[in-house]
Amino acid sequence: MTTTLITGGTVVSATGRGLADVLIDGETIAAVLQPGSVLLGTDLAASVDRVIDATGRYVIPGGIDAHTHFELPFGGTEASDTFETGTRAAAWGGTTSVIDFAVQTYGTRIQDGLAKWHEKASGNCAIDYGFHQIVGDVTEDSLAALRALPDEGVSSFKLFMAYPGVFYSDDAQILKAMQVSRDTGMLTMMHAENGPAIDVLAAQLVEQGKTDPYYHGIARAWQMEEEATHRAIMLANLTGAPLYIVHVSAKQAVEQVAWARDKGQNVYGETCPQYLYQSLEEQLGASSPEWGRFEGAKWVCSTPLRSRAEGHQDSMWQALRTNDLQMVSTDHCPFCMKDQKELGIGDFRKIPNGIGSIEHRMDLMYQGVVTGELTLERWVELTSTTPARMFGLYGRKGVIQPGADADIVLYDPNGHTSIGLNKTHHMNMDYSAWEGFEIDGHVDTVLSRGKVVVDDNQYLGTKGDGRFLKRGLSQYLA
Ligand code: DUC
Ligand code: ZN
Ligand code: ZN
Repeated sequence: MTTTLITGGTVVSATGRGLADVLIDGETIAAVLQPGSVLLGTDLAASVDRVIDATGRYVIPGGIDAHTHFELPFGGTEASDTFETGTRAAAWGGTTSVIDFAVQTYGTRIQDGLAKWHEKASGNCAIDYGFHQIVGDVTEDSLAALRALPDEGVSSFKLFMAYPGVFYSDDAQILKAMQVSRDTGMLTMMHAENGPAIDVLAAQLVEQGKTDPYYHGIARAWQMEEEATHRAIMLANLTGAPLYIVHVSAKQAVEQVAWARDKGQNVYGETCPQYLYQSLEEQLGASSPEWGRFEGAKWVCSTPLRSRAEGHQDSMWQALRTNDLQMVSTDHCPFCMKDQKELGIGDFRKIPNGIGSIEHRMDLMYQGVVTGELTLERWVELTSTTPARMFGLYGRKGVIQPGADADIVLYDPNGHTSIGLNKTHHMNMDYSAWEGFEIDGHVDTVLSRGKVVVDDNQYLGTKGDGRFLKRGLSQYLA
């Protein structure tokens, strides 16, 4: 087995930072040592197979993106990243584990949905991967199937209060699924938007001729997110289910999560880079000769971008600092403009919802360190350590300590990353929602279970190296 010493870098954890060397034996971390350690009278650097010089760089646990949708069937098409292209792009950006959503659609069985996701992923991933389960049809059969999932390493499931006729669950169905969550300890993940009311508003806008992408955000008003978040919290309170709100974008929804947490309820939430950096106003302004007023389709996602004038973005950054929100995931759900987003020309309701960001999450959140929104430690906590704890991977992932998988990123604070320029990203998309973003840092080297998969702007990974992660129950619950 190859032994590796990462030497001279500043190891950053969720709780501190310091100069240290990291010894890797094969796929796992063997020791975290004082710099220049001597072992049995021998200079350690001279006795290992490989030395990686990390001088001047941060040595952090690999990123964990706990919310991705590779190959998701949606809006009459399919998310454009496969497990192969999506995990490769993740590695490029310093993410070494993903948790994707296996899908049960209406009228199908959970077991079949999960088996299909194993088939899609197996042998195709560059980095390790796990699954949550989308429950798109809450029936007695699917509830029974849900109870068996923790034994298969799937310890969380997602329900939708949005998308009537597609993934939507009504309150009775949510209540029943939450009872399973309470009984098994599985985490209920909630897409909290009032779908039936949104659909009425959207239809009224289209009838008035308001069909541009911008109106997607008008139809999906913040009141619909606040209301659904509150309803989910109360149903969780009633049943005793642990609850995790996905893709929080409205400041009023954050207030709901904070309110529940202050009362001691097991309620958590994530936001995504698009809700920190992008806004409804910018979506309105988006236009180009090439796409005309349809340019804004690039940023059609749900929950939607929110108004900067209303202060939602500032509120998200603050919530990340105060731990009112615990994590940043991407909700990576990419669609190309050509033949995909274009389906919604003339009717924003037909634009497939989603933004691709998996490659940029670590960089975009690091920029929050540069601008003073976050500390270095909080950056690591939000992007790696808490995702590991929240979703039952901690110890193995999310931390640099003996026994953990050697998923490690060397991040250069003196480097620079220009995002999306000339379509240089590795996601399978014909545009970037992040074009023009400049990052004062750079992902230099990425190790996935001890193997260098990215180094010096070169990809060295292999499809099929990623293994399925059997997850335990959440390690974050109060
Ligand atoms: N939101 C998106 O933007 N895309 C897919 C599903 C979702 O909830
Ligand atoms: Zn969602
Ligand atoms: Zn999602």
